[in-house]
Amino acid sequence: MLLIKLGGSVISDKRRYRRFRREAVKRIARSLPKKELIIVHGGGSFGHILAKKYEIREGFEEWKSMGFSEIGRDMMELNLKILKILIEENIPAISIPPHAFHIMGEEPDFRIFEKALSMNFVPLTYGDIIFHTKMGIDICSGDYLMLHLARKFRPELTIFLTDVDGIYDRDPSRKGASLIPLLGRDFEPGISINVDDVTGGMRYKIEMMREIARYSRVYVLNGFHPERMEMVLKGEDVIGTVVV
Ligand code: IP8
Repeated sequence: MLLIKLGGSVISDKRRYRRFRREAVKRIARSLPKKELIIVHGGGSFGHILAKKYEIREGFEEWKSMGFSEIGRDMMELNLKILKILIEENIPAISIPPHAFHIMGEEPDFRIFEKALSMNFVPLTYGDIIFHTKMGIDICSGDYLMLHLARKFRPELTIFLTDVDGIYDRDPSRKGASLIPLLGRDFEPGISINVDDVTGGMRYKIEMMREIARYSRVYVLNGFHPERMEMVLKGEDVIGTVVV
């Protein structure tokens, strides 16, 4: 099985509210293998901009209700755009919104995923607004779902598609940043990257990836070069980061 995350920075322009990157998603969809697959996507500018504005991660307060609903709507719209593209590419994807199957603070129940996979459907889920046992509301990141899905389904390969070539030793937009081909246990990111992400940016992602690496081979690749994903699937050497 392949578990894949389409990062928010690949599928949207993160600086512009709800700006979708249709061509990039199309190219990725065309490169997906015809094998057992679970797809997760991030929020990008459909999720993070309003999640920050409405301080969703700080828990429920009355004034946040409309913001919470709006983010839920925006994420469903983003998800539908991706779902449509997958179906155009003949991928039998089934959308599974986290807010409708999971409450944060409880163990995720993946029975719908199991059922879908048993009939060769491709579960498609995403970082989402979510109810929380204690906080009332929260944001469930796609990376959190990736970890729990990896634990449950033990994919042989897990791929994170981002807008750069892999993981860098510092913010990749900084001078002198270099790509880390093999990210070992001792790596400590120097500077916090993607500080605008309400779900914790690079540091949190690396934590999740390391944990996933206990169950699966983990690659971080550039989503604007989906041919690299095909190369990994063929076992070829590729520009990117392998997380161990
Ligand atoms: O981009 C966050 O998911 P992520 C989703 O995978 C929202 O961290 C709604 C901000």
